Amino acid sequence: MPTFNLHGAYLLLDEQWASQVSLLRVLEIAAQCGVRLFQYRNKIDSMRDAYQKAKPLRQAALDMETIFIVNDRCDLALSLEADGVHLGQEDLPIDLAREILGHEKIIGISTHRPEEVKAAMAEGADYLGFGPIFPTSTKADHEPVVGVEGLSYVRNLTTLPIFAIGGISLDVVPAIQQAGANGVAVASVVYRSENIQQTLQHLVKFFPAKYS
Ligand code: TZP
Ligand code: MG
Repeated sequence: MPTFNLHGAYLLLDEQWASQVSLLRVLEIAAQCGVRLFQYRNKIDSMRDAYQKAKPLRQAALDMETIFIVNDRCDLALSLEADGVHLGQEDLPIDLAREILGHEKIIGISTHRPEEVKAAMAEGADYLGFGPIFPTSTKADHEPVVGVEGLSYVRNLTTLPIFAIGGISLDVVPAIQQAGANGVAVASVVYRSENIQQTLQHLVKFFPAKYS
């Protein structure tokens, strides 16, 4: 089991969503604001291009002593010497990802229903994404919305860190915390913000010192 502290604001880095600002700049601003977890997501480019694009981001995350996780792909995670991988329900099963990455790397998985949470626990995930909590236009084909009630329900099933995802805005974070989430995984609240720094500062404030 890796010794990482998995909680707080978790920022998804996907070029598709960041039209106004470079991902490198977003990562730097976010890390300065206290974000400690990043996920590189690239569903479009060739593996070679994704590697080239992710490399400086991985280095910046390292320089800023933050955790860098790669979405979907164990091969990309390994080649970048990332801290871990974030799997979807249709990616490699957790046990195979664990064989590939070993026990020192973080393996997270997206879950959308109680059965997936239970399976992820049994298979040895290190953390869960759970959602979508609210509707979101960021992911067109998202699973049915689970609501804060869905989050409360799965909180009672597991002690694994849970990151609530999907439609998270600043005003809902207190309710999400109240429901027992360890953190929030976000995209649009940041990328659509007119003041990214201010938004990130607010987000990080919801997860004060005892969490970092
Ligand atoms: N899965 C469900 S929502 C989402 C993913 C990858 C992206 C983040 O959503 P939002 O609403 O932009 O924070
Ligand atoms: Mg995936």
